[in-house]
Amino acid sequence: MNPTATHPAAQFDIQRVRADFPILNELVHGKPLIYLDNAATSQKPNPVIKALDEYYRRYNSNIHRGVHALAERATEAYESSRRKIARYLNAPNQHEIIFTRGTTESINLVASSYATSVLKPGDEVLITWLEHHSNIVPWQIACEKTGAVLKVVPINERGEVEPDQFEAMLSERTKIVAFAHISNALGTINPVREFTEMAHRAGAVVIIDGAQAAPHMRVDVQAIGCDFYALSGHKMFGPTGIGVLWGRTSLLDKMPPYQGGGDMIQSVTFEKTVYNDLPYKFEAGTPHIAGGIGLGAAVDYLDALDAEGIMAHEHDLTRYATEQLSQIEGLRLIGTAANKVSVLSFTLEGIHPYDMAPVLDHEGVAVRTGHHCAQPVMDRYQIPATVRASIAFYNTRQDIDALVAALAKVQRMFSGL
Ligand code: 7TS
Repeated sequence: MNPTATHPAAQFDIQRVRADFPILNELVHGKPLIYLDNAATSQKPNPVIKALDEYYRRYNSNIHRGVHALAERATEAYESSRRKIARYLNAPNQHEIIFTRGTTESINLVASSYATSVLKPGDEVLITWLEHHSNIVPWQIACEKTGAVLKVVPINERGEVEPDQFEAMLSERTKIVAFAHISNALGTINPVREFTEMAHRAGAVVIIDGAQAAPHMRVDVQAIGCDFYALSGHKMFGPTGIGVLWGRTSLLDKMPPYQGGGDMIQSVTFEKTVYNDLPYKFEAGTPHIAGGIGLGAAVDYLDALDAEGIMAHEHDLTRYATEQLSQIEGLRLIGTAANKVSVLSFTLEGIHPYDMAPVLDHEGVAVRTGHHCAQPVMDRYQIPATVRASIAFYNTRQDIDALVAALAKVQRMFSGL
């Protein structure tokens, strides 16, 4: 995707896209909603809402078991979502798409099943300083259980993981390398292909936390070359409570189950249980059927959009927002990587982020305030929290202007004017 092509942003029909998202017409405290909290969760377009509604209204049924019309229809819709997602991620095989609750569960699955079965005392797991807690804590737990050691690649002042520092921390002791495709707190895009190649040269297995990438770009797991890729449906315009773990068949086949229960077995006796084939071996219990179907609808929706136009539009908004925010006196942008997406984290001199949030909310501006589940990132910059405006393709320059105006109001209030 090339954001520098000749004005593709002009071809991206923002008003038509906005019309697909009914929530964008809501009023908040009597003001139009300015939704800039997309990194936390994105809004849902009509086709996703319709898919959920239709499932519950017309064919709600459990899957993979009932031999009746509704069960067959639900099973087919759920499995067709799996096929769509496999195609969307360019996964070699649809049985490599494991439905989970989201990125957090996907990473926990790998940390619990894969990591604890391969790690030995003295082995190393390598992560980076910009990870979300979901890509830190599961590895700490796995290391505690196995005696392996967690290593962390630092970030520079701009919030980038430098490739030579990354490579320098790899060794024959490194067995697993886990890093974000895109940082949720800083917006930094990691060079995932390069990092994957480096990790593979050291003989490690690579898992990528793609929670923040899937909403902004087309992800091709084969082009990246990683071994596992985790994502959340709710950040890519799909429902909450559903996500994906993609993994290589050769690894998934060897991994022990993550949870035991229904659907993940072929036969059960008290003496011995035979586990089911992929992907069901990792999908114990009744899944989030509506969620899976809704995520398929989200993928269809994204597939039909002009990906180049979206990239260019978001690139334009990021540049515009960076320019506008930089002009505010006392504003410090946290995360200024050369290669970043539309996440703008910042502090305002003399005003605690938690004091800003209610004023912004009152103006209808929804942003996230806090450590963004990335406390080590906050520690790196010696700040307790930031305000984070995170942009999706349905945002506009007017949304940025509203944020800037609301921040001016914050400053006026706190300077006593
Ligand atoms: N990894 C990254 C990079 C994330 O941004 C998040 C969620 C997760 C993992 C966990 O995803 P979940 O869907 O399993 O919860 N990030 C955020 C955020 O930035 N604000 O709220 C949730």
